[in-house]
Order: sequence, then C-alpha cells, then structure tokens
Amino acid sequence: MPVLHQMQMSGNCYKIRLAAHQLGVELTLRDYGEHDGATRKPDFLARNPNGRVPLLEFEDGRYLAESGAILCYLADGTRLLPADRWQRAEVLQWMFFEQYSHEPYIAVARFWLAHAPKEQLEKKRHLVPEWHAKGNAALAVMQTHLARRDWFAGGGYSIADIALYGYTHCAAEGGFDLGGYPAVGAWLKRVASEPGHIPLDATG
Ligand SMILES: N[C@@H](CCC(=O)N[C@@H](CS)C(=O)NCC(=O)O)C(=O)O
Repeated sequence: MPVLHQMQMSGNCYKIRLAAHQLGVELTLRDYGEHDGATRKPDFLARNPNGRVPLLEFEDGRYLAESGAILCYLADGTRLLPADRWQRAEVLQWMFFEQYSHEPYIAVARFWLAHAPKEQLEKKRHLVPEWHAKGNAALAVMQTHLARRDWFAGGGYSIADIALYGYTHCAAEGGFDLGGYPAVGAWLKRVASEPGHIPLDATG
C-alpha cells in the first residue's frame, strides 16, 4: 500500500486523501508536524529534496512529490481525469492556475493567520494585504468561470475541482469572505456532495 507522507491540516495533503478515498485507493498515512521542521531534515530531504509534503511513497521505493502530480497519477484512467485531449488540458489549466494564482495566496494566508505561531505571524503581517488582494483576484476568476459552468473542466467533477477545493473550502481561515462569490459557494456545496467526499480532518 502506498504511504502518504503528510500533514493533516495541509490542504495540499487533503487533496490526495480526498481523491484516493473517492477512487478507492488505500493509503497509509505518515504524519509530520507543521512547525517542527521535520520535512527539512536529512532523512526526509533524501526522499524529497524540496522538503515538502505531500509525498507519495510506493512499495517499489519510488517517491512522487507535488500534489498536482500525485493527483494526476492517482486519477489516470479514472472518471476524475478525462481521456479526451482537450478536456485533460482544461483540467491541467485549472490545476496550474491553482498552483500559481491561488494556493500561494489563499493557502499561505490561511497558514500564517490560522495555523502559525502568533510571534511568527507578526514577521509576515505586512504581506497580508497582498495575499488578500491576489487571493481575491483568484476567487474572482473562479466566480466568473463557475457563473457559467458547474465544474472547472471536462464537463464533470475532476481533479481540477479537487485541487481548487483543497484551499478554497477553508479560505475563511485565511480571512477571505466567500460571500461575495456566490457561484464559488454553490460549487463548494456541489463538490462536498460528490460520492465518497471526506472532510479535511478525516484520517481515512
Ligand atoms: N506545490 C506543492 C506545495 C507543497 C507545500 O507547500 N507543502 C507544505 C505543506 S502544505 C510543506 O510541506 N511545508 C513544510 C515546509 O515547507 O517545510 C504541492 O502542491 O504539493
């Protein structure tokens, strides 16, 4: 059984648990602390030189990092990743958007405002307005797209939705008000109604 090296409160790790659960893939979870620098120690860096989770360890000794790459691997050949060339590219378009325009602001604001020790937050406080401006810009893009479509790509629920759900559903922890994005709110409810959905704090 693959081992997911993870942090329970990380939205990036949640994406993997959620997709695996919906696909019936069993994972063994190996947890790391959020504040103890465990992923920056030599034994972890030997597995992922980038020092971050999620990291999926396979029985044959291979390791796969980056939530988007792991989602693609798990979803390949399933209903969560269309086979059609165009639809697949659309899925990737939104996953790349998530990593470049969404996660660096919405996830980072959540981490520092809701999960980091308060004294460390003070060193980052000057960045909060930029996180909020850029995070809201990403939410506005999502709102525009979802005003006309139920799902991000491919005509149905896919790993693009899982990737964007990971940190959008808990954006309020980072000080974002989703009230101004009604289509995003409706989409969050659709995602949470999908068969096999699990919340972020579920360990299964
Ligand atoms: N682009 C990466 C980001 C991974 C990431 O930032 N992981 C965080 C937890 S959400 C982490 O491992 N932080 C520990 C550290 O940077 O030392 C992904 O999508 O997997």
